[in-house]
Amino acid sequence: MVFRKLPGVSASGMGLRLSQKFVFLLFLSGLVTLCFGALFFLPDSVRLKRIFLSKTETQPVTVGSGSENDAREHLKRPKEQEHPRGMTSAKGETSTKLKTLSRKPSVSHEATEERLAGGKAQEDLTLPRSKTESASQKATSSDHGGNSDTFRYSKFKRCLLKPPLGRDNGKPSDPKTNERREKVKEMMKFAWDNYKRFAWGKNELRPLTRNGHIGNMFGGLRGASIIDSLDTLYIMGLMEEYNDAKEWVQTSLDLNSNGEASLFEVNIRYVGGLLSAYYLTGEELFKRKVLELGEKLLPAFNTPTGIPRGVINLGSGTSWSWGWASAGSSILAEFGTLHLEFVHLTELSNNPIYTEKVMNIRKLLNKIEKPHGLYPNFLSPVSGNWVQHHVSIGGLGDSFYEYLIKSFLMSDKTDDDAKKMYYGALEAIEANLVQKSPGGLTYMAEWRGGILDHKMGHLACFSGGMIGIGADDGAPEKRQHYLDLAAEITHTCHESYTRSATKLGPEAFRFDGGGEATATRLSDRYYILRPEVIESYMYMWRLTHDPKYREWGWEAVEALEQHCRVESGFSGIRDVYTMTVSHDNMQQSFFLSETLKYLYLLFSDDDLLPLEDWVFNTEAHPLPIVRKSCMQDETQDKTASE
Ligand code: DMJ
Repeated sequence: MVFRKLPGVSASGMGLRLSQKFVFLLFLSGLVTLCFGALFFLPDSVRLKRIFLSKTETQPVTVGSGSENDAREHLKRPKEQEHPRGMTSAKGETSTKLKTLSRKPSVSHEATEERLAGGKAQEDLTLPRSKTESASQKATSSDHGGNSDTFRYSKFKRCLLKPPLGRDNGKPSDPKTNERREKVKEMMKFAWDNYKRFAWGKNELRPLTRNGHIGNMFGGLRGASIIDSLDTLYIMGLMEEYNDAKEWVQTSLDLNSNGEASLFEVNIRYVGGLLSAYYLTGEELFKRKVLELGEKLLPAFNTPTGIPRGVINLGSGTSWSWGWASAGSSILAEFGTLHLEFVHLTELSNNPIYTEKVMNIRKLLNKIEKPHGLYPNFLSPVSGNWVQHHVSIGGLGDSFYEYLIKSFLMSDKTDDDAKKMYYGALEAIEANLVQKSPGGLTYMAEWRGGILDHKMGHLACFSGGMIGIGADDGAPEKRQHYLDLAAEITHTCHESYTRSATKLGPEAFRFDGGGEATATRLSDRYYILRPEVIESYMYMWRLTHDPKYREWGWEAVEALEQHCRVESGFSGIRDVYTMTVSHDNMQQSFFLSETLKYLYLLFSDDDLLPLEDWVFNTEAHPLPIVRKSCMQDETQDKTASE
């Protein structure tokens, strides 16, 4: 290429005089500043803006990933929680809200379930509940998000093998166990009552400052604790509380938010919570809401590969990757934890699009080459290639594996791809990550491009339960092996609890530097009311009926009561190794949806949400097994419509 020489100015600029250079540079820098500044005035949807401004620049969003992002924010900003104005306004708002809320007649699920338990009466299950729907509710109801009329609730109920709440709501015959179950119910009521009193409609309760927390994970959606609690309240028979929660969904759950949300968090908590509430109660309200919300999530999949990005603006539909995720990548635990909910969105809407979206993710993951058969945590939604070789069964990876085996189970064991991928992944995990400590503890290390990090996160402790529920469907000769592995991992996680002063487990524990199953770093010593260890106790109890799991669960109840219960709710703690605890002032919504639900199930009979009919999503919201052949059965259809 030829450059025409301007008089006195060489193409390279080398011939400029000093003053000319200065003026030129001044002009240039002014131009750059102007262009960059203009970016801020562009709407969010303009691609150029997203390229130049990372998420953190466009809006302060909690840093985190699929499974690590849920709870750190408040730990980082202890000052904010002491804001006295926030406290007053939250209180004021609560009391007005409470006054204006008119209570609907409570419905006791005992009565309903009694009818269900008898063979015949499943048909009219929804009757007493639909009577609770007011005329105004009916008048305002509209069908968003697909042709949902085709889903027949009564037919779905007929396809279940057992009544969802068991014969006596899962009440155990042994008085001591029942007493423990009642205690857990009391904890739920206490947590709920305080949330209702001080943080109603906000996402979470700050129990020390007695106000609400909104955070920035849900894109302007509110009431995360309410949505997360619906099914727990219902199965515990806390019907007055359940009815309040339902009323709030009816009158105040506003899905027309324009905020920027974590696709993963909205999916597991809101979509999962509303789906479960619908399947358990048959209330059309929940179906309408979840289909409306489901539609808003679809634009997140508009990427070159169909792998969704982590953050979505619920109003405009624009999405982008977390600012901290390397090279604009998507997170395995986020895009790999949509399958269960999206399959049910298709079931309810009769719109295949949801299943197509998640099957596309599945296909890509199945096809792509995997280092040593392992799935790294970061993938580019543009090229469809792995971005880094960090593998973890804890944060960033965890629920992807969980959703593989649960997809298989939820498909009534017909989803063979999910099955193959799960057992393939487990084999690779066993070959590369599972370790035995000198003291004989089995643990899952993390893998960084072939180098092992001998650390296990609290989040990874869900894997005891996962390996347990998958034990039956692998190679028959491996059944016992998987049950043993599940028991060993659960034992290790229990050790991480028993080796602390408070008998609660740290966020992460290590197996190097002299210690075993203990946190060595100060920053890993916190406990934020997480459920994963208790979740594994619950599954292992159901699978083995070894009484030790109930004992371990009870130890956790006692520790929660002693160290996390405060005057106005439950709070996480900053250091599990010291008895003079410092509270983090946050009652996580997953404490209500997961920790307390798993404890309640642990002390209940197995016929409360039987595993033959239900799988729990990663936020512990029960979703029914999809029995395609039963649902399509003409005879059943005829009977149901009669
Ligand atoms: C929950 O929101 C879910 O269990 C998620 O998969 C992991 N993190 C929290 C609980 O710790």
